[in-house]
Amino acid sequence: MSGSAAAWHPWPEEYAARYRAAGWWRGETFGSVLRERAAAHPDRIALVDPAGGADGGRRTWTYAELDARADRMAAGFAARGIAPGDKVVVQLPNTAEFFEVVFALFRIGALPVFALPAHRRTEISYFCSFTGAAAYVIPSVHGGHDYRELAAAVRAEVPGLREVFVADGDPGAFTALADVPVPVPVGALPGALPGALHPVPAPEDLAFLQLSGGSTGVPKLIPRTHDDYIYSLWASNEICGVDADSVYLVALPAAHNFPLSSPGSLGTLYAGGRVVLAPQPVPDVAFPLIESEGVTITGLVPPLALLWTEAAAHTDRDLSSLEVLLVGGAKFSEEAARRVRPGLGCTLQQVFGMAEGLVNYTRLDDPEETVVTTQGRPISPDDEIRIVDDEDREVPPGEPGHLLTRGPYTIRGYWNAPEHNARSFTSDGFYRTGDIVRTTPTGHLVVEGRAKDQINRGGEKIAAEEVENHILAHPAVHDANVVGEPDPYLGERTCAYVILREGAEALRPAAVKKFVRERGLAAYKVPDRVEFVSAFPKTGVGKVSKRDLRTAAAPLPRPATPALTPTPPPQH
Ligand code: OOB
Repeated sequence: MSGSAAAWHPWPEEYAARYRAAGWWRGETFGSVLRERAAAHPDRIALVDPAGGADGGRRTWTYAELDARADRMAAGFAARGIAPGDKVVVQLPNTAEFFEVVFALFRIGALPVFALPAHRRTEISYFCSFTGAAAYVIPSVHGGHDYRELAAAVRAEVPGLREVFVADGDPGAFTALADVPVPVPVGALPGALPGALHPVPAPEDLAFLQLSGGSTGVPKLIPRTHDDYIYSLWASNEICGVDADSVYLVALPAAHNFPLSSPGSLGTLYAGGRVVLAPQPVPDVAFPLIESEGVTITGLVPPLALLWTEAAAHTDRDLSSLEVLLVGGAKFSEEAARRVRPGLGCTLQQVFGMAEGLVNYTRLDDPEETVVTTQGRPISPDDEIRIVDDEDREVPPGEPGHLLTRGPYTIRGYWNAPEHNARSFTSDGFYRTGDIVRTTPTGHLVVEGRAKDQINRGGEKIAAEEVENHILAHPAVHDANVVGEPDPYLGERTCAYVILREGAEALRPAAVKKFVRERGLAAYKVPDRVEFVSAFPKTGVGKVSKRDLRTAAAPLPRPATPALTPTPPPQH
């Protein structure tokens, strides 16, 4: 049941054997871990959903409840024909149902495909068609957006999508998630039902498909196994001090790799701790939750970390339970990093991670200078790091270069993408991260820049080519280039440089943005700025020089909208 060999690249047996022998891969699955935790401490609270109750109030699920719910949901999914290996696109906000659904899918060996609430028709249709998804799980309305309309549009484009499940409210034309669960004896799944509904997923099987930020026309999918992902969880727990007494606040969108696994919600559940779900990452929502739930640890992207640090000076909420703030997803400036401890009264850990695998953390006992000036060092002694020049030759120690990596939780290939894989991985299995880094004498990494054609908009990744393709679809557009330019709040925002067709009627920037949005693209990918030009700067060999375009950037009069938040930013 390891999935089609052609679709993904398992670790070569020699490496798998090494990672097992080293004790990194423990032979566990998500289904078995939850079962064990529920047996060990059934009455401990696993999840707090502050607005998930029937009356809109606080709802909690114990480990036993989450386990039993996952069983019933798994049996219900199976009864509706969702089989091991099937893909299910999950686009849920930070609610308890997210965990009920994904653990149910883990248990039957179906693979969640983790979409973000901000994704729209173009992205979701692509995920559904590319993976041949059997089902799609949505909220009814969230952040002012009606996901049932989105699902109807997706279904019209992807007829193979058999089922749409709506997690709350009126399901409209679709199936209410609440109608899916079927009663099963407690502890019956996986595999032990009379006549075994389905085989038990194996630790080396794929657990889910995560999304890559990407630098290509369409996003790539990242196949992660139970073994490799669970290793990144427990090892992150050790590094970040997460244990059964920890209370982790999911402030960023739950499906993103950072709040999911660094150490995130899944790490916390692995440790037997408590996960609190913030419907929004803003201080007005998060601070009262920190106070009332006794939150000890959370993770934020740099713009939110800045916002929290500033807001902490004016709050009358008691934030003293907060011990650790993880900041990552984009470069956290040294100046901002220095303000965290005095502002929020907690320890900062920088995280430089990627959904493809490798995660680096500054350590809790690192000197303050290391914490504020580096992006951490790898989780594992078996994480292999190479820093190379453009010709793949190792650079001298301390010099910046391209970061390549291989290890026990870094994928060996994207899912079903042979051409990309040839470019993104070396022949000996190193992943080309697209990041430019240098190492310090202590083995910490400092992120110096990026070689990939991607904009990092406050942690939200935008592939320039994807947006360019959408702009190029406009009949008045002759050519387009999308680049990142500095933004004081987001770090980077997007600017589209557009050449109009000869004789085409003049366009306003707003019309280009509207056109992109109406093509069904997530709002964070709509360019922050559109500039019309008559030609692009060229390099010596006549290629468009994105570097020169970037330096041509004009200052933005107002800070742009934060990106990696559960609600899409307002329409421009
Ligand atoms: C996290 O994962 P992704 O897959 O959304 O993005 C990965 C990319 C990295 O290759 C790098 O370009 C950038 O995001 N990045 C950082 C960074 N953390 C991520 N660049 C500079 N400094 C940092 N601290 O973003 C992610 C996954 C797990 C944990 C944390 C972040």
